Amino acid sequence: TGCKIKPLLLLFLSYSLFFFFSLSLGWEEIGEVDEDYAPIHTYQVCRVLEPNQNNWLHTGWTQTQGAQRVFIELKFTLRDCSSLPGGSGTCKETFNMYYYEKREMAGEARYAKIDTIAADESFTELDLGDRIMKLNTEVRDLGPLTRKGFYLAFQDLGACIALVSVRVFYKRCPLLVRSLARFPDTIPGSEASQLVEVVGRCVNNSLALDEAPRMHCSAEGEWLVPIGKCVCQPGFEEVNGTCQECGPGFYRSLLQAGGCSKCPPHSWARESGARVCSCEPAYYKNPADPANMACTRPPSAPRNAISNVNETSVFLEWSVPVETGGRKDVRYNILCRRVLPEGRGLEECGASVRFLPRRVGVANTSVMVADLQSHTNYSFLLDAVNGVSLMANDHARQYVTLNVTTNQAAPSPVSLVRRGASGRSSITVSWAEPDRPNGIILEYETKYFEKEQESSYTIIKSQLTEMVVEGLKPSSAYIFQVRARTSAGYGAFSRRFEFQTSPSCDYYFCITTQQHQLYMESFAGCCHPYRRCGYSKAKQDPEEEKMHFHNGLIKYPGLRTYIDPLTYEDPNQAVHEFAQEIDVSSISIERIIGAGEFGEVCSGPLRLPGKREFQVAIKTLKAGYSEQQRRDFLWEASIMGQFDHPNIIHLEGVITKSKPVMIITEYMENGSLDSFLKKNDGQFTVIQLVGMLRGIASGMRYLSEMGYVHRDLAARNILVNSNLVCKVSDFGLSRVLEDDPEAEYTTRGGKIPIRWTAPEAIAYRKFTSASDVWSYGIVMWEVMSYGERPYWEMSNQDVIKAVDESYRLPGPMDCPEALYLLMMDCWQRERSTRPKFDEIVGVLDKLIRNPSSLKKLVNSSHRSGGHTHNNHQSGYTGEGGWVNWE
Ligand code: ACK
Repeated sequence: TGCKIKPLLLLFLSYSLFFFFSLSLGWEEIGEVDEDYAPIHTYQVCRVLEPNQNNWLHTGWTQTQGAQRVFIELKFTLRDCSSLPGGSGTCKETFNMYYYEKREMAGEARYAKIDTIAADESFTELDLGDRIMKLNTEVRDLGPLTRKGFYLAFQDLGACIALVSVRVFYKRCPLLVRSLARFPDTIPGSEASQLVEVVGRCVNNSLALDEAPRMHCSAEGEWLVPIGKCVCQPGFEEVNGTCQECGPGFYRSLLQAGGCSKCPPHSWARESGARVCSCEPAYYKNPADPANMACTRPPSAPRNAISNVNETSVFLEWSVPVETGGRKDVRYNILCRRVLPEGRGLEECGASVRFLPRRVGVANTSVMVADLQSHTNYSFLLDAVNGVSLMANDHARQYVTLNVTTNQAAPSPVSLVRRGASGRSSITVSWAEPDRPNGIILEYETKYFEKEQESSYTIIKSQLTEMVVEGLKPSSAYIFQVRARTSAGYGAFSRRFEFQTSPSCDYYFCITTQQHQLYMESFAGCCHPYRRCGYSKAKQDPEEEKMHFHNGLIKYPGLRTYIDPLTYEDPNQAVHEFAQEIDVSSISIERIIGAGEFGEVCSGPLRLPGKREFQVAIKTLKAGYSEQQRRDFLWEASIMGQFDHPNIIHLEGVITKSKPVMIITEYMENGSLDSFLKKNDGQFTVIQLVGMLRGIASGMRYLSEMGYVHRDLAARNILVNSNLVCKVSDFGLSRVLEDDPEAEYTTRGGKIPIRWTAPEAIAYRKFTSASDVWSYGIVMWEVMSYGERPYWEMSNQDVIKAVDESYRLPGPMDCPEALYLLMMDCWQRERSTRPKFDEIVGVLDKLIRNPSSLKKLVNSSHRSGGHTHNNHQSGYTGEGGWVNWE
């Protein structure tokens, strides 16, 4: 038919499989040459006119070369049956293609059919005449193939075919280098839709970035879906799919795209393959600096530094350094040092000094240094630093020094106001000295007002850091603020602290204003449940009681009254009425602090259920006591237990159910006032001393209002706590005096502390609150002379005589006149003209509020000629040295 078999074509992605036709039954092999005289073969069959054709053409064994899927491309011509002369009864226009996978041939029956092949175009006689060859190309795929090879066969059932070429091939994904990863030549899978995943290998000097690179080989021999990639190692760069070393002077630092870079300024790389460049001498790199950043230097010192002092604050300001070292992260550090006096060098400022915004790493060119000490020299070192300062030697850093002297300043605010004991009408507040007193604190001002009633407030001045605020309403909230004053003026008030007074009902009485009248009436002759029968105060002055009730009830509708333990038939009952029994396991005795009349006085912690442990004083009753001694010992507790005042020693309770019997009271760190003053001779300011006196007077006012006469008021019977708060202690009746070594038997019997006692009490045992006022005058004198013994070494008889002759103690050394006048008032012969404790508190408050009134000291003519508080020799210099009151 003139058809030619063309040489097999080799496509890029396909690999041809070679075979030979080995067997042809009914097919003819036609050998020809093409235009170029190259031999070509065609296999033809054309038995269209003969019925029952079954002509087979077999290929030889064809190796798959590992392919699981092969393609068969057929080129052939096919004669149009209808164009055949003489009819086409048996003529066919298709042929069949088969395959067989086993090596040994086993006859056509074992072949599997691939497909029936029809021609797209068939030729006719006319075409032949015109020498037109209508060549058909058909491709079929075959798979999955499981063996090493296969046979193909073509079956003709009566067509006119010329098979010009049969090309068998498979496809492969060819070796590929992509993203620096090498993917090997890969045979696709057996299924048409299958993707074969292939892991690539990074080319030399490259590394996988994140994950191993992968690609997928499709059945069509195409690489699809790339995942991951490789990058050149640091010191290498990518050139045409390979990694090449960076040349000298260049570097590449990171596992990322991009080529080698030139070393940044002030750095170099002598060798090739550099990952980093080294800094030139005196240049540095911060580890956080990017690789492409130049090497840099520490900055030079700040310029034009100036200081501006405002009281105890200093504002420091400067300009940026000339040399920032090539960096933008210049910061400033300030070193604050206090210049110690007398050339003792410098001391770093403590944590109390504040730097605004901060001390180190200041980004601005100014800083405020606050809370310095007043009137103090400081030296500030100002240092500029940047991100490479730490890498440079210390001597490369340059400082600027600023010397500054602070000014006078008011004290800083009191930071914390605490509540101490609170009663129905009083609250004790205490506070710590301001953090920065900026001088000697002259006084404190306590401002208080009832909550939400700020328009009406009260200010009390005090010298101490504790104060009892009285005259408050029960069950009411009060706001307190405290401020300190130095010679530089007042500091700011503390923030507001809210404290509450106790409810108006108490253990003894609960009477409201409406009930007042009723109470007055009932009092006249009725029994009160707690009073046993009637109001009996066997050894108290009836006048005093009256005054007390009259005044007290008018002032304090809910006033409590002292009840004489003698009104109890059983003294034990009195103790337990007024004193709480404490379990002995709650107390531990740690130290002996002194000796009392009945036994040792000890101290130790008290742990009451639900309360924080606190220190207490423990008076013990020594072993072998008589019943009378036990009663006398506990007597004091029965009295003390009735009092609740910040200036009266507070009873915690008693231990009577075990031995030794104990009385537990609050612990007073500074012990008794007389020895405390002697120990601290000349150490207190007048205001502090007046503050102590005020406390004692306030305690005595309370006792007098309760109808209690102390009889032994003296500095030795006052205790002092760590806040310098003075509290009256040592209670009892005549027994107190028995205990007092100062007490002396008078001609009328009974022991009396002559030097402290009013003449009428010495003469005819007329003990009243007015005689307590006399004693208070003596205590004032003791306090102002730092524990001097009243009347020095004079005998009691001489004292009685001198006093009787109207001579009075002279004003102590450096004693403010106003105080001496108050003492003298207390020593009025006529007891009714002596001031009441209430008035004494008022006078002292006024003096504290107006400290200038204390400036005027006692006129020297009032003072004993030879006496000073340092010189304890007798001040009794005969009449001339004494003050004659009348
Ligand atoms: O002067 P002083 O140290 O204080 O010595 C006496 C001693 O015990 C005998 O009375 C001291 N003292 C008494 N009561 C207390 C107390 N509540 N707190 C501290 N010390 C106390 C007193």
